[in-house]
Amino acid sequence: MAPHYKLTYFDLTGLGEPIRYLLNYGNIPFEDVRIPKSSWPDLKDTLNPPLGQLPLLEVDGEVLFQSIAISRYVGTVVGLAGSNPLENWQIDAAVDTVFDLRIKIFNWYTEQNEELKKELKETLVREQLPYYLSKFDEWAKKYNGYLAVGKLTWVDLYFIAIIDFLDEFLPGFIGKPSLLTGYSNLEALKNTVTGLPQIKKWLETRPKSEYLKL
Ligand SMILES: N[C@@H](CCC(=O)N[C@@H](CS)C(=O)NCC(=O)O)C(=O)O
Repeated sequence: MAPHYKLTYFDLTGLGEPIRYLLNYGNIPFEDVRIPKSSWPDLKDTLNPPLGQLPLLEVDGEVLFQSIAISRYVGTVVGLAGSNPLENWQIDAAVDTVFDLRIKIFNWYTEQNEELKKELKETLVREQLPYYLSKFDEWAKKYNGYLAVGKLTWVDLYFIAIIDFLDEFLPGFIGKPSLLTGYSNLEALKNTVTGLPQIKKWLETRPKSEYLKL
C-alpha cells in the first residue's frame, strides 16, 4: 500500500512549496496542512517539531524535517534523483547554491539596523543576486536547459519553487517582474517546470496563501 503523506507548514509557499511541487510531480496524494500564523506559538509546543520549525513531512507517521533533506527524499521517491553518486553531487551542489543565495536574502530581510539593511540590499541587487543568477543561468545553458546533469531533476523543481516564493514575497525587488527576468536560460527553465502537466495543474489549483510574512 502507498504510504500516507502529511505535509505541515505555514499558509505560504516558502520552504514548503518545493516539497508540494515534488509531491505533485509524482502524483502523490498528500495532506497539505497549513498552520495559521496565530496558532503557531501553541502548536509549536504541542507539535514539538524536532528542530522547533516547519516544514515537516510525515510518511506513515514518521516525522521528516529539514526542507532540503525532505525535498531530496521526495525527489528520489518520484524518480528525480541522479543516476549515480556524481550526478547526485551535482544536484546537491546546485541546491546548496540556492541555499547560499536564500540566506543572503534572509540576512537582509532580518537586519534591524536601517542603515545596514540598505547597504545589504544594495550589495544583494548589485552583486550577489547577479552573481548567483548568472551562475544558475550558465548551468542551465550547459546542462541542456536544466540546472544539473542534462535532464530534469529535483533541483529544477526546487529552484523554481523557491524563486516562485521569492517573487511573491519580494515583488519588484530588483525593479523587474521576476528575479529571473533577463536570464533567458532560467526563464526557459521556469517555462519547462511550470509547463509540466502536474505542476501546471498544481499552480492553477493550489490554495491562495493567507499570509506571506512570518
Ligand atoms: N533549515 C530549516 C529551516 C526551517 C525554518 O526556518 N522554518 C521557519 C519557517 S520558513 C519556521 O518554522 N519558523 C517558525 C519558528 O522558527 O518558530 C529547513 O530548511 O527546514
